[in-house]
Amino acid sequence: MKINAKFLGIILITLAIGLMITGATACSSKSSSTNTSTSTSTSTSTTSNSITISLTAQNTAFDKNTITVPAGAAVTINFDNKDTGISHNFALYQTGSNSGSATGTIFQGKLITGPQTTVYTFTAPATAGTYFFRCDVHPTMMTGSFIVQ
Ligand SMILES: [Cu+2]
Repeated sequence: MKINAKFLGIILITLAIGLMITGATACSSKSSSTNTSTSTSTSTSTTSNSITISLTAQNTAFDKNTITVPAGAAVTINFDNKDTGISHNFALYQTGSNSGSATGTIFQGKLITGPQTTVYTFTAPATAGTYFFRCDVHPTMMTGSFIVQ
């Protein structure tokens, strides 16, 4: 009886210590994940410059052959495809030409079949320069200069 009581006591102490360790671990992991989400939202809110552009595709042509944006801007393109039964998109590349070549994809908007509108959002390159945009379906007919300044 005396040994059993002592043995039970050791078991209870061991359990208590085990619970404390588990509780401490749970607490510390909880607080570290809270810290992570806080720092993420702080860095996101530092984005300041943004620009909204309207771009229309009609008769297998864009209504603009030059689009100019500030470097690193949050770009919103309100895209209007007016061509019934024809798919178009807006895609941005490092370089390209109306011979059909394009390299260095920066943003590739999803295709939409007209008549339909969509909104594309992406971040403009941080480096100033002249980039290349086109419709991927019509790479020799629908192209333009995307100027970052
Ligand atoms: Cu097109």
